Amino acid sequence: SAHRAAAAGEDKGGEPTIFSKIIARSVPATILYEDEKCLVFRDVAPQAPVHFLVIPKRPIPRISRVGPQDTELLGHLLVVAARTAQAEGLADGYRLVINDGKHGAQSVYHLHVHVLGGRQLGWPPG
Ligand code: DGP
Repeated sequence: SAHRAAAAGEDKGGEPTIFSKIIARSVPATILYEDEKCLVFRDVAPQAPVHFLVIPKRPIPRISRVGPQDTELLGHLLVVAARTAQAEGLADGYRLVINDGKHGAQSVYHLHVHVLGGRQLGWPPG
């Protein structure tokens, strides 16, 4: 069921996620940047002093599902991530993360780039 899939953080096969509602402004978020292709907003459960997400407006479910037609969009997400990190004052560095699927601990199946910074991060991640 959809409930079981959501609880397990499984790919629900293109079903709209909470991020579609954030794009539509039917769920509130602290939005840092927006253009015709993407939206940037703060993570509701920050794992660092600065933690925001960069998402495409087109709901690609996960990074393992992208194709050559997505090349320009994916590049745009990274450029926006770097520009927003600079605007957020992350001059000492930061980390980009894309979680994919079960082993990647993905919980929302709308592609998103995490940007984390504002403290010394450890390596490797858990
Ligand atoms: P991931 O595990 O990579 O799928 O991360 C999903 C992230 O999305 C997680 O860090 C928490 C964040 N998140 C989930 N629901 C919401 C929400 O409703 N609003 C905001 N701002 N962030 C959310």
